[in-house]
Amino acid sequence: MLTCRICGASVREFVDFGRQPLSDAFRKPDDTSEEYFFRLAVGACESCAMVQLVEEVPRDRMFHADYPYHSSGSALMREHFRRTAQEFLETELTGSDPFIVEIGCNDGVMLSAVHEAGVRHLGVEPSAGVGEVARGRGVEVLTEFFEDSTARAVRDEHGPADVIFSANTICHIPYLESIFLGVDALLKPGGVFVFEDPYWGDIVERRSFDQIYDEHFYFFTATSVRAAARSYGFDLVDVRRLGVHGGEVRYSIARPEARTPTAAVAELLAEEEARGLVTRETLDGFAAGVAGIRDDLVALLRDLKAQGRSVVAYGATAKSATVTNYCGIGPDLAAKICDSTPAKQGRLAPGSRIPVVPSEEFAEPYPDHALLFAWNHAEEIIAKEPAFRDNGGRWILYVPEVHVVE
Ligand code: JHZ
Ligand code: SAH
Ligand code: ZN
Repeated sequence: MLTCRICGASVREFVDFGRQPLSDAFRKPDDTSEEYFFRLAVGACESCAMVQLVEEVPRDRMFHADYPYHSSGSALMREHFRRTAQEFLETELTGSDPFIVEIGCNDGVMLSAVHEAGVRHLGVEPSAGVGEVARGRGVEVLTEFFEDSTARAVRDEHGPADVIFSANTICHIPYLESIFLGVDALLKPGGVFVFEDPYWGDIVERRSFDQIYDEHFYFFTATSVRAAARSYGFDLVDVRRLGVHGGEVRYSIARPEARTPTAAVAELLAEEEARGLVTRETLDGFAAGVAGIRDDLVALLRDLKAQGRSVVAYGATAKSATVTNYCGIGPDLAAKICDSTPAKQGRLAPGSRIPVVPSEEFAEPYPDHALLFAWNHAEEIIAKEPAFRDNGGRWILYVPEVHVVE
């Protein structure tokens, strides 16, 4: 029996993507080592409603010195985190000598603005390469995984925090109990723990199955986050839906005696109940929708190939590992993946072994079609590549359904 990582009750598996590689393990072409695979499948807890992977990948296989994702690679995300920092500076960090800790600060996309404001901060970031980039921007970084013991060490050295923030990281951490124990040790009595991650409600609505990969262990809802927070002595005191990364929610967690939940919490809980986000019908419907997208996408790519049309992909996203490996898309169906990240260029995408090339090679020559793996940055990327369309090129998207952008 599968059991819930949060509450120990039984988990019902509802979708299986089969053997999958590590989504951010871009390989050097001369690497002959055996590639790591695991079974990527998702279930939902029948008690606390937490949606979770059924198999866990050891954390240091995913997050290490060579971790290639750099958060500052998108103008949209730079702006999003600049605003986030600004908001904290104006609301939570106004007392005397305030202190903010970020779990998973990556290249300092958020904390660099806090540093520039001269406010005390610390990023806890286990991936040394991206952490070094953050240090280059003046950000204080501790190269460790955040957990209970790290949190206590931070408190001993720096004192308690007014804010603990985390974006696109808490859903990557299976051991949430240790995280909450750490938050309890590090957070001031009236402080707030704020995190934002992909929202299960948006994944269901957009059928964005490619949000499911090794690093994304949990798929949160307000219902499941509140249950988890309460079981660790905290409460969910605010929620805000965000448009980034295909739809996320920012959750604010605090001690029950310190803050009163906003109306937004009750509203989102009620909406989730009405939508039935983890009912059998919804989950099985999601799995069926995903299989349909796979069939349609493979049919389209095979058809284009038969017609002699050229297809390349754009955006060597972590998400794309699920798409290529689940659909069986290799270099025969998408010749290369164009990407602006130096750490991914010149490498082969995990599993599929599709070569990743610099974005400049998109034009050498422009293909007939481009499969947009970074669909969450569609606006930014399509605006950046006007000549592709002017040359008759067409973008292909696959959520919520396979379609060619006319
Ligand atoms: P993007 C990663 O997911 C992994 P990914 C992680 N698990 C997570 O949760 C999110 O980030 C936060 C490139 N690009 O943001 C850069 C261009 O080439 O969708 C990136 O490689 N040109 C931590 O990898 C990729 O696309 C551009 O103009 O799915 C985008 O990756 C832009 C804007 C991006 O995250
Ligand atoms: N906050 C950034 C980075 C997201 S990438 C953004 O939203 O764009 C996820 C980051 O979390 C990676 O840099 C990874 O190294 C880090 N990470 C993974 N597990 C962690 C843990 N237990 N504690 C702290 N950081 C962690
Ligand atoms: Zn549970």
